[in-house]
Amino acid sequence: MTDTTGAPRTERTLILVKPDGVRRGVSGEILRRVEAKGYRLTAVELRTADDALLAAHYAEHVGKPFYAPLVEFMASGPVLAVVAEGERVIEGFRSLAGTTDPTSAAPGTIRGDLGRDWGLAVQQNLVHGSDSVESAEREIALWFPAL
Ligand code: DAT
Ligand code: MG
Repeated sequence: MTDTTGAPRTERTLILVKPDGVRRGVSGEILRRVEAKGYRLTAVELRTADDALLAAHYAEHVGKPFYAPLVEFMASGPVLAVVAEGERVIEGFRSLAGTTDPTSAAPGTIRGDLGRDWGLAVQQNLVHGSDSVESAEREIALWFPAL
């Protein structure tokens, strides 16, 4: 897609390889898929998130039954935080990731190929991807304030 001047309209998105993905050693495979699709990695950092960062990141889910287990899971080990860039990367990465429930996520997607239900209170579904331009800018500012 192009803007009114004909220049490509690139976007940025925040991708997280969640603690289950890092623990299982599939972060390289996940980044491989992002790069193979043709997106550019602009920042990559392995870090363990604290409660304040996770509360801000998941503010939209406060009050839902899975909120507490979600934050506990996300703080349970390091995550690989990534900013990726490209035309329609927000939509494109959500498509690569597959739907939220890894059991029913389509084969060919990250969650469909690499994930499944482990019988736990929260879906351990390997990745997060921003769901809109507004979320992406908000989340990138939280995880990579220097960008
Ligand atoms: P997504 O990660 O596909 O954008 P989301 O933003 O609705 O999904 O939810 C954030 C995370 O919370 C999701 O990746 C896993 C967990 N989650 C969502 N819905 C859930 C549910 N019904 N039961 C358990 N965990 C859930
Ligand atoms: Mg979401």
